[in-house]
Formats: sequence, C-alpha cells, structure tokens
Amino acid sequence: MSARKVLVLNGPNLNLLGTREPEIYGSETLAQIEARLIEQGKGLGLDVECRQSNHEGQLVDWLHEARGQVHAVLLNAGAYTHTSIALLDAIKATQIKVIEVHLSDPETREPFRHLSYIGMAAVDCVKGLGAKSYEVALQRAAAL
Ligand code: CA2
Repeated sequence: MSARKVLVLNGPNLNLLGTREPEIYGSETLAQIEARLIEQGKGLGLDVECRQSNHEGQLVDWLHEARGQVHAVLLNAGAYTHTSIALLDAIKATQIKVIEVHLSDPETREPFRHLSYIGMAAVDCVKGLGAKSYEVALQRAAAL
C-alpha cells in the first residue's frame, strides 16, 4: 500500500527560523524541523513533503495543486494567518483537511495575532509547543 501523503506548508519568514527570536520561535532551523517530520512520517505511514514560501499566492497555488492528492496539509501560514482571506478561501475551495500549526501561541501575544483566518476552515490547530507543534500536528494528521 502506498503511503498517504501529507504536505507541510510554511509561510513568510519561517525560512529564517533559528536565526532570531529563539525565545519565541526556538533555535532549530526549518530544515531541521522538516527532516524530523519526514522521519516521523515514515513511522506513521505518511509520505511527508515540506515546502516554504514567503508569497501568499504561492501558498494558494500549492493548496490548489494538493486538492485530491493529499491526506492532509499542516499549515503554518505565519503572519498570513491573521490577514489572508485568500488562504481561507483556498482551504474551503479545495476541501483539504488542513491542520493549523504555530510555534508560539498567537492568542497570548499581540492583539493583532488573535484573529486566525486559517482557523475558520482548519480541522484542527496545534500551537504554542515550539517545533513540537508540528510533530503533534503530524500525529493528529495520521489519526484523521
Ligand atoms: O508562532 C508561529 O508559528 C507564527 O505563525 C509565526 C509567525 C507569526 O506572524 C504568527 O503570528 C505566529 C512569524 C514567523 C516569523 O518567523 C521568524 C523566524 C525567525 C526569526 C524571526 C521570526
């Protein structure tokens, strides 16, 4: 049986993880987090593919391409979480099971981070656990 595919999408500035603000986002790089998710996926019978973009439209395009092709998407949309109706619409339009992921807990931070458009269409959310948020989200994706 072929492994179910899970796409891990990271949005703006997350390519800089491990370089600044370790007290908020941890000291690991995105490449390190992604490598662990790919390994964890093997144990869960999931084929994990990871991508990052600083561009909203690219994230929308990747969701469109994933339509009907993936078991689930883990999405840390970064700051687009709080601004992007386009991503909300893309999740709704594609009907992909999206799990929202955050390293920090945006609801305990500045008020402008309290609103999540992604959360209006995501099936689940894991936040505030640092890099472990992705690992817990992948476990939950396996159980969907
Ligand atoms: O906690 C999260 O995962 C966030 O999605 C991270 C976003 C932020 O806008 C969201 O409110 C919560 C910001 C990512 C910025 O990434 C950085 C990477 C390295 C250094 C500084 C920031």
